Amino acid sequence: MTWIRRIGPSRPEVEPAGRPQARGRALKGVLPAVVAVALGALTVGLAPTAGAAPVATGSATARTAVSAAEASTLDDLAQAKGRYFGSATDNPELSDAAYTSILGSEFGQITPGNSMKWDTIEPSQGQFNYTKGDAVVSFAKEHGQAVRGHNLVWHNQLPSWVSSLPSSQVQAAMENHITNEATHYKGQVFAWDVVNEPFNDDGTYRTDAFYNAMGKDYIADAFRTAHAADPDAKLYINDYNIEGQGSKADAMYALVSELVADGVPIDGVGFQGHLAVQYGFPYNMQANMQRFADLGLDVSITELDVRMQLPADATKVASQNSYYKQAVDACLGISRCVGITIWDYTDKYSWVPGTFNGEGSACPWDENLQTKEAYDTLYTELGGTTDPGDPGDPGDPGSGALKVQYKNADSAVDDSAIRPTLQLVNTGSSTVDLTDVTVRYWFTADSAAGSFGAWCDYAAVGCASVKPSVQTMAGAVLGADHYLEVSFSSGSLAPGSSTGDIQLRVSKGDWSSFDESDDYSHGSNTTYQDAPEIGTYIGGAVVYGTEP
Ligand code: G2I
Repeated sequence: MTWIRRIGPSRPEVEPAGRPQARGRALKGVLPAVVAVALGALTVGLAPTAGAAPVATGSATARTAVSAAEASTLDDLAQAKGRYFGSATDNPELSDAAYTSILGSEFGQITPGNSMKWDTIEPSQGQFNYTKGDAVVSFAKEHGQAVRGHNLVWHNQLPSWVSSLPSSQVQAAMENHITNEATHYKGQVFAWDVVNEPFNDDGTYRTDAFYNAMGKDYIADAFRTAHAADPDAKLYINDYNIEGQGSKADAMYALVSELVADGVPIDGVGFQGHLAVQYGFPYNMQANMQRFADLGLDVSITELDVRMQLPADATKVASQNSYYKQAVDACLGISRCVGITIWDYTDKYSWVPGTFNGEGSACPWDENLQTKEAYDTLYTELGGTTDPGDPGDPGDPGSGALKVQYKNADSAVDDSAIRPTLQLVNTGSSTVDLTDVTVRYWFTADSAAGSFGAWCDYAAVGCASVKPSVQTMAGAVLGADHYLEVSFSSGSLAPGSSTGDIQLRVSKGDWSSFDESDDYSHGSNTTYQDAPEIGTYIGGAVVYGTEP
């Protein structure tokens, strides 16, 4: 078991006044799970990992495990699964009271977005200024949060004096910077991004001042120097575009394997996770992260956000939800994944619009600090349950851009075919691309069938574009062990319009009978009714209906 230090007291016992309620649990009135914590240093049990176990000194108290049922914040939910959930923040934002009330209560970990970088800490050689970094640490202390130190060595936000040094002086300057900063924050940050973004996108090394002076050995030297200054801190290498398998991830894997083999004191790999809906979700993210964990290292998602080209529409939002969901799933699927940090929680302070022209809406909270669907997705995916009937919840009838209506064209509930007739209705204000849509009709197979057939018998949009198939559920639940899944190979649905009838049929390979009467999605109505027992998804995220 590895421990990270959470500094200072726990989060406040009551929600700060005026805090915008997170959608999806506004009606619950559940306060954050309160943990009795002594003032001062605190240890927090996190993901089961091997390796060094830095334990805070002083009146250290282990944080009581929070169950998902008690949980009311993203961090509570993550803690119930042995992880933390954090956010980046920055000094100018700390004077925004509405912002800090959420920052201080929803997250168990914070990362300074800028204030521990070289240009802030050592703008002139030998002149160290910790004021801004200290302000973030003191916010964390007040709110019982752990701090990821970001970062010690990076080609960017590097003052020009470093790049202007003669090569022969760069190593000493780097070691001096690391030693000073890691010593200053010893005991106050649980982890350091020691080296940030060492690679170009093609997997070659960035030729920055450090590489030019020392070759790639600067990396091992930086880790050894940081470890000497703060032996208890978890030392990470951190980069973007290494989330999925590819040449840059392979380059990182080769480097990290070598560092481990050489006994360099590296504890973890940070996958930044700056995703964009227009570029697709990283390929095999979980498997890719797992191979780093298999080297005996911690892994974490350190800077997650999911941007899109503006304006947002239902399809992009559905993709964004799906990406947040998949990123959480990737981390939860890896025992050595210790936590997830989003790169600020609100669009109000996101770095995206300032960097990518015309892009934005990347965060789970909007510019007005109201939660978005992405928040609901994170909340649900971390194991939280939402209130039925609370508008905006995933699975809440009518909350999405689409709904499905159902009628039963099959009076026999005990013959060899299930014959649902469906239509999709666009209830939103933007056109939905049907190729992003899937529909699930859940049923029980009732006897071992081996195989199934699924057919489109008629569709107003043409059966040529309707693709039915039968899928087996990973585990049987009440009323369902299989589902008929319908996807579309073409077509779109304008706001307010409907697909019209889609007549479907399922049979077993052995043509044995079903008993449909107990099937989760079955209904007896012969005219169309809204069907929340049938799931509708855009980009893999639920937009309508409740899964069994
Ligand atoms: O670029 C997103 C992140 C990629 N990974 C490393 C992170 O450290 C990086 O964070 C961002 C900050 O969120 C931005 O806030 O790093 C940027 C610089 O590369 C930061 O932007 C800079 C602006 O470019 C400056 O003009 C500004 O003075 O923030 C500075 C402080 O507000």
